[in-house]
Amino acid sequence: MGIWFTEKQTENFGITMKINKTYVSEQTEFQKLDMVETEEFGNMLILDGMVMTTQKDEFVYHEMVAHVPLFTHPNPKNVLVVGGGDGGVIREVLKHPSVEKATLVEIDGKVIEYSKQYLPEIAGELENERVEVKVDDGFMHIATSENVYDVIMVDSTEPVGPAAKLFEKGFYEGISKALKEDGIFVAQTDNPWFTPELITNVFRDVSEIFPITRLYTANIPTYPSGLWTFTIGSKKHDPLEIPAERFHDIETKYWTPELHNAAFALPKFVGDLI
Ligand code: AG3
Repeated sequence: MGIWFTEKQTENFGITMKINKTYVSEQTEFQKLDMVETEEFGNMLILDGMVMTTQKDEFVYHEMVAHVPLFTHPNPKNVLVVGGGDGGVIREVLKHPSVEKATLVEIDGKVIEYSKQYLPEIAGELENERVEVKVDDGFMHIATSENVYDVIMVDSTEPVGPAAKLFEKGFYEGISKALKEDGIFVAQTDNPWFTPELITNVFRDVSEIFPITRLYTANIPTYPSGLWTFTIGSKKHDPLEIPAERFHDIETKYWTPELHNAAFALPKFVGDLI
């Protein structure tokens, strides 16, 4: 008994969690936002009915979005996070001492506000002096930036609602322009069980723009199918050819130098998508 939340991940399949408390349930300017306490995964942010992050498993996604491209670049100084208003990617970015400035462009200020309140260990570093937070449209920010960033991370929601245009080829062209000549970007690209075409399409679009395109995975239990993918587009540096000495010590719970390389070893049916 009690209250249970279900994300219907497809028409016929979902994930269900017991909810102890609902802190917030409101329609923002952009989306439906729920912040709840779950019994199994701690506090959880839900946008438009989809699980975005939980206190228990957030580290996997945030570490893998941040550290893979940041270690691939020899000297990342200026970093942009598109979306990611919960602050988890920013927290990981700041673990790299070479990063002088990290800009977060999140379209929905409410995500930032409630994350600070209910997910403090995820959002806490948004106050860091190396971070600039802009409540703005990431698509427009990219369209108006040229040759400025070393690394760009796209921490979006799913390709429905406000994030739909963040999965289009024109957006990746903009990213390429916004990056410096040896820049790298990464985007979360959903899962191979329920959205295989998305992985195929994004990989094709990115590889038409970037000379080096790679797909890697991580295990995230609260996301659809648990097997999550990330697509990297890079102008010069290959994430599979990192000199061992580039991996400096950082505190992590998922990422390791060995896992960095292993994450690119794809199950056959996933590799067949690209
Ligand atoms: N952004 C990607 C979440 C996608 C989850 N999809 C779903 N539940 N259907 C996560 C934001 C974390 N900073």
